[in-house]
Amino acid sequence: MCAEREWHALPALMLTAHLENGGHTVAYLGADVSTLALQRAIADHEPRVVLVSASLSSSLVFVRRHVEAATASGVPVVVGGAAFDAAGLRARRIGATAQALDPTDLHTLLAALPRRVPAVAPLRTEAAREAFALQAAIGPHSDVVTQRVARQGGAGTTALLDQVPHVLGSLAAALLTDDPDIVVETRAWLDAVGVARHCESATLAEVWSAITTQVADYPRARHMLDGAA
Ligand code: B12
Repeated sequence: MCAEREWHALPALMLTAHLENGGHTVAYLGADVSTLALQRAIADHEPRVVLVSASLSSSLVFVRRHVEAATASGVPVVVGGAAFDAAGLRARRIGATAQALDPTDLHTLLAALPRRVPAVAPLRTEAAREAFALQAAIGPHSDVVTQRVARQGGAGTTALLDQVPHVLGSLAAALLTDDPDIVVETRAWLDAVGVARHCESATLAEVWSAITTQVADYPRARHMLDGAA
């Protein structure tokens, strides 16, 4: 299944087909799976393992919610997808039991997984608090950034503004995983979107400036943004 608000469903579908071909029974929950839906599925199916796919860096805070829900029931969680780094840092920081890079890795990995795991400890660092607060307020923050940039009216404004929630979600993920590379990657990604959509560089600079102003109350987020500039 996918993380909440994650629509990239193909990897999870491929994973399902691969495991079923290998003789496993899989309950495919689909895209955009809420924590409540996962809790119900765990109660219904009593799974050996929960597999979570995330393609977006902005999904990592939601993946953490799934890790909390599954491990609270003692079920191990294996994560994978483009949102994760190959070295497994992000997966470890959000408390996943294991990470797999490819469906073919899974058979060996599943055999070695513990049958039950303890509930993950709450993340209580200041950076994690900022991450959860920022994630909860992404809608209003995105609206303010959008209005501020739209007032300038530079070429390509509309093409960029629909990406702001993903940028803020990625910033929350960087805080939660203490991985500034996520901000660097997101910055490069948005700049590339701007170039591909023929936005003026002044408009791009205005988007980054509005985002930086908007996160003034999140000192660690601000620090990460400054570091990636
Ligand atoms: C198709 C696609 C979409 C489609 C998805 C349609 C659908 N129903 O699936 C649509 C148009 C909806 C979409 C939307 C968006 N997308 Co998109 N999308 C893609 C694209 C082109 C392909 C994704 C895909 O299917 N890949 C094929 C799969 C099979 O490969 P894979 O993900 O690498 O998975 C393999 C492994 O990673 C592994 N694996 C994956 N998960 C798991 C889990 C476990 C447990 C295990 C063991 C293994 C495993 O196994 C898979 C098979 O080998 C990618 C770019 C790309 N080329 O990958 C961007 C991409 C993922 N999207 C991106 C973005 C930013 C977005 C949007 C935010 C854009 C926007 N603002 O509108 C939205 C977000 C929507 C949302 N809330 O989810 C970025 C993500 C950047 C980032 N670092 O976060 C990407 C990388 C493109 C880019 N470079 O800009 N997208």
